[in-house]
Amino acid sequence: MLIRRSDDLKSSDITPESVCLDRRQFVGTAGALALGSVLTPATLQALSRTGGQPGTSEKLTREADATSYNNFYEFGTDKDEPKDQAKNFITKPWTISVDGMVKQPKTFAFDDLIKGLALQDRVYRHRCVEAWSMVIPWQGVQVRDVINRCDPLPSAKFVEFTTLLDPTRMPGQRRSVLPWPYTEALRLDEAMHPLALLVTGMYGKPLPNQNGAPLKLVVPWKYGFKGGKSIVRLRFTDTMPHTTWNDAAPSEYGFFANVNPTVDHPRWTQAKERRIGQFLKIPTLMFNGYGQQVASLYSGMDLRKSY
Ligand SMILES: Nc1nc2c(c(=O)[nH]1)N[C@H]1C(S)=C(S)[C@@H](COP(=O)(O)O)O[C@H]1N2
Ligand SMILES: [Mo]
Repeated sequence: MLIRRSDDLKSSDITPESVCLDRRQFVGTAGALALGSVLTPATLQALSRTGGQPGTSEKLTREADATSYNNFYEFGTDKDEPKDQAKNFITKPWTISVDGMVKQPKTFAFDDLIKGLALQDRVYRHRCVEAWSMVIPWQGVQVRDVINRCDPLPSAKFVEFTTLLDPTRMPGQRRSVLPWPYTEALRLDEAMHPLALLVTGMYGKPLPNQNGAPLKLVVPWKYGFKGGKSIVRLRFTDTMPHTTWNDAAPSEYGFFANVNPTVDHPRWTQAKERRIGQFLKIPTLMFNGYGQQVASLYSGMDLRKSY
């Protein structure tokens, strides 16, 4: 076992120690691979296997699919456009500003924001609201570690993530297909959950531009649109922030956006999904299969109303 599948992790399991151990094990093999050889699908599949645990038969999505079938409207609205339109997007230098309800507003250089934080290797299911899905090996840091570095005030209840606004570098922003910049937000307790990541890489490589380089939010129990890409700002607040898709079409995209097979999108069912690379549709799982870890965040809420 090299990468523990996140769906085998209970939140109580995720101690800094076990995380470091996973990392060392990963570096042992994948680190050697990074020194000149290529990560083959078979190797990546082996990296994702934990042996005998439920759910581990799910195959990783081919890297070529995960990096060429993208939603990133800043670089085109067709799935195959971002990989071409983002090809020359420059992400160095990159800064992330932190403001709102924090002890002290700050601007971090990208490296400083994540420096010293435990790097995580996690294989997550990724479920788009459009009823397709993938299984992706991510590398990144826990959102909670970044939040702790930001020193939010105790009164902060939400954190908002903003994508870069720069129509000279993001051609899609020259058209008003969405209100720019793209923003997303989480309740602070959701953001502090150990499954929530800010990713910097996938498939053992730096995050490709089309997947949201250099920093993308990944919240595996929610629909993919919650995972804002190319993030430049974290803002802490005590009122629920507006979010891009919720503003664009509130009846189709809720603030919570928890994967829920019992709440249909107004134009299609969410009970099933097409796993990219597979022929037959498969059932969608409540909380995308992460209910054991995250359901308690929503106890007492009507998830049909708070979709
Ligand atoms: N800035 C920005 N972030 C975004 C999007 C976008 O268009 N712009 N699309 C979202 C949607 S709908 C999905 S499914 C995921 C896709 O991420 P992927 O290309 O890595 O699969 O990114 C999300 N984050
Ligand atoms: Mo999506």
